[in-house]
Amino acid sequence: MFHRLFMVAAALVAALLVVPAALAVKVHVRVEGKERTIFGATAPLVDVTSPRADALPENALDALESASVLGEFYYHVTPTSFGPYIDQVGRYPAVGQTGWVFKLNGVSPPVGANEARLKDGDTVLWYWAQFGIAGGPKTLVLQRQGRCYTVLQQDDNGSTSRADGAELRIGSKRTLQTRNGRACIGPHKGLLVRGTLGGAVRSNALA
Ligand code: B12
Repeated sequence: MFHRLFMVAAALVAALLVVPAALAVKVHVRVEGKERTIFGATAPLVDVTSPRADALPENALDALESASVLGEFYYHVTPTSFGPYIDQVGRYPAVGQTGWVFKLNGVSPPVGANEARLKDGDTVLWYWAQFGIAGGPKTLVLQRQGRCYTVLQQDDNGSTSRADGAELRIGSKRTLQTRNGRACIGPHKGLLVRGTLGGAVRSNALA
């Protein structure tokens, strides 16, 4: 009897020791659709847990799954020779020269989402993209210094520059042209500010 109790206790301790490997990572997640934001305009921190029993490190596909649970949006994965491919998020499927791509910390990884591993504090951006001769769209990043905002643009390699010609959107009604990607605005209580530029993926939102 004592032996059996000891074995049960030992199994419980072993199980508890395994748990840390399955703990979630906390990453910023945003999903930008064709015409609107599908999830997390402010790129909130999301707990991402690997759903697999082997507790492999969490990846960019897990981040999409976690966001889809929190935001109750649809996405679809197709198995391909390269691995799992996300061929639809929200309303729009990948068709022709358009599709769904992701960036990890501003860079487009050259691997499938299931292979892009995450660590605490990472930023995952999924977005609808239209590809042309020049490649995919740049993604915008909004920064704030006091009452001034700077809109930056990033290419697939994460190379960053000022988004010349960008506009600031303050709430849903007001827009303001930036100069070399920068503009300062007065009080705008309760309204979020975003950067937009034709052909680029809208920025994160900031207060
Ligand atoms: C066109 C293309 C795309 C288009 C697909 C458009 C569409 N209508 O579906 C878009 C721009 C959306 C795309 C996205 C991505 N792509 Co791509 N893509 C290609 C490209 C140039 C041609 C594929 C093709 O059309 N083949 C012809 C058709 C007839 O064959 P197919 O098997 O049906 O092709 C489908 C799959 O390849 C799938 N697909 C496309 N890219 C990827 C990437 C991965 C990881 C998977 C699993 C499937 C997949 O979409 C194709 C069309 O439906 C290849 C390079 C190449 N020359 O193969 C890269 C390529 C396949 N892509 C690649 C990558 C890395 C990606 C992304 C992961 C980039 C990112 N950081 O987001 C994403 C996928 C994310 C996701 N949604 O899961 C890599 C894969 C590397 C690897 N070993 O895993 C390749 C090889 C380019 C490279 N050299 O880096 N891609």
